[in-house]
Amino acid sequence: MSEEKKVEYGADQIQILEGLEAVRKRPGMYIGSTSSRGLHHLVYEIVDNAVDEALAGFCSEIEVTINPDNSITVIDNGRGIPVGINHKAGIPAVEVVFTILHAGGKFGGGGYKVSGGLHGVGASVVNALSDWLSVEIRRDGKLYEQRYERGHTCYPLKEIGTCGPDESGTKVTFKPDGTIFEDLVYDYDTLKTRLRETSFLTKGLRITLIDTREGQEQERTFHYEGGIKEFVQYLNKSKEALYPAIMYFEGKKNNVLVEVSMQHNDAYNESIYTFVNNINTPEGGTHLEGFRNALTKTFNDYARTNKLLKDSDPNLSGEDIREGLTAIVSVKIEDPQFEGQTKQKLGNSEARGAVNSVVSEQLTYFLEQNPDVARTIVDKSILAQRAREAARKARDLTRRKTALEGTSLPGKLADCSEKDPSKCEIYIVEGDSAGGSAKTARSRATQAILPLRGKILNVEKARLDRIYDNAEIKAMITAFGTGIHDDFDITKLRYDKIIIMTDADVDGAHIATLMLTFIYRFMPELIKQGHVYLAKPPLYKLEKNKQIWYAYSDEELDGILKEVGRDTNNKIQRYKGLGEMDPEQLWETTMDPERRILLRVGMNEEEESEIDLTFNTLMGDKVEPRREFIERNAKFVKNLDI
Ligand code: 28G
Repeated sequence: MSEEKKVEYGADQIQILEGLEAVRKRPGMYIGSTSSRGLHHLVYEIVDNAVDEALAGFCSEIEVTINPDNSITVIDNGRGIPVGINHKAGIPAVEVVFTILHAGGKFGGGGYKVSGGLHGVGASVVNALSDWLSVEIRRDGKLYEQRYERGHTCYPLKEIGTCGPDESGTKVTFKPDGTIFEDLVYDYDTLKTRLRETSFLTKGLRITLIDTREGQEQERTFHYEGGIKEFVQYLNKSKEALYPAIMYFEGKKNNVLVEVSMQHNDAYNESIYTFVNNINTPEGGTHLEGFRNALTKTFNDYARTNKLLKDSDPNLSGEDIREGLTAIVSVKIEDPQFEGQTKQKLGNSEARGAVNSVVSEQLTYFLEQNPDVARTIVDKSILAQRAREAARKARDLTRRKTALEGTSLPGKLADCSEKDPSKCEIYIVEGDSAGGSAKTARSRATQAILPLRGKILNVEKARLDRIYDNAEIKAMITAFGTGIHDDFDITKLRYDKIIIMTDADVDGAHIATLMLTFIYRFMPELIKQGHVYLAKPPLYKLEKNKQIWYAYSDEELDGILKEVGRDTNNKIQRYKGLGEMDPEQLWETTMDPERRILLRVGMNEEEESEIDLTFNTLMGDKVEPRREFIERNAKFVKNLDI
């Protein structure tokens, strides 16, 4: 921008520009990070503004387009951002929205400010972090346009044409700044997942995502008239529901808008997702507390009134009632307060009471109207209560046993001789025969081998008492040394690396996933702290003139063949399983720390709830989603070493 124009805009504008410079200096403070996550965050910020317009009741459609140059266009059919001069700033309202930090937050007229989250700071931040941004507004029969570069206004708002008398809306196109972001390529699936969620949370809103990049043209529209009720249906789609009804409760109390949807499935874990102003709150907070309290009290009251619990029976615990529950709790609130270390926990106390009272009232009514459903849930809760009691006894028993006998390691474990855990690793090996080869091949000092027989128990589908009784699982627990759940103690970990070694095929991937599921559910710290790895056995062996190469992927084999020449002297072996390798080959390719490939299983706190969804999808009953996952399971496995 030229000096001349700056003067034209006056002193206010200079201050404004300083404001956005702050964003460019410390982008992380405003959008969390400048990684791919931050890049995608820019889209959510702009879309959230359009969603606000939908929540205010004026917008029914949003279209998001990934352009060939990885710029993004968002279009809504709302009222169009106002173009009149804002008297305080002396510039059009739209220019205020895009050039003043924190502007455009709470809309007048009782709308909800969606951007209440950690980084919900809006359009001006996106503008500041974009190479360029242009906005088009259709309003009052006219078409307006303005452009900015790195947050600086290029020219005053222009009237560039007309539009239909009933036409209105906003169109924003921006190109993220390559000097700020580490990665400029948008991921269609990441945007798709988030926009699907946004659409579930705003019932009736139609959101379309379009990818126009060459060779990857695709589009998808999300539109859920049922809102979060359809969200629960979606989450339960790979499970067996316990009853057909999906409950839906809605109401407004103390200026808090409450929406809850829920249904039980025949699994044993609870999946409750909570949102405040459409923002995920993975750490819960007052809205979750209100929901849980209402659930526990209402079901106990119902069970007592209807004599499903005898006077002498103890109350059902909340955990018992929530076994197998999938639920969405969504509140909209004027001034959300976020607490906790990562500011992802709702603190407003009025939300507790509001959710409690809406759910108590409407759930009581629902149970009276649907005695079959009520009975099914109470029966399942009573079973859960008994299983929990049995599990507690079993656990007490095993605790006492180890206290008496000291820790006795599982018989099948071939332990290493080194006593310093930081130097030790344990290979969990599928099958006895591969286990045998691994025992022969290993470096005895630092590598322990635990062979497991066949498929291990799917902990997503078994009750605790059965899990504690399972031989393979007991063996892993005692070998690791840490204990589980409340007893978990990372300082007792006996190996620095826990390496899962299975065949390089779909079955092997499935078994690895079962083991990962167990570790994730029972000792998540091991994953969080990076102790869990997948071994990567080779897919091919190529022999030529007494020389041997191993290839870990089809591409690698191709590369090797290009180098050595494709001719009849090549002997190519496709490994179907670990069992086909002799101990020496197993050592060279998969166990030798100098030559092997390990994949570290990773998870960061923010991704946790997403992974939870993944595990549910994976471990549910229906086959299709599972296959899809296994093929893409690289998602939470990061390539590592060594
Ligand atoms: C397409 C991409 C993103 C938006 C609106 C509509 C209004 C608005 C947006 O107003 C500014 C500040 C206080 C009044 C509000 C239109 C009232 C009447 C709006 C969007 C103006 C915020 N008419 N649509 N902002 N207020 N869509 N889509 O950003 O004074 S932002």
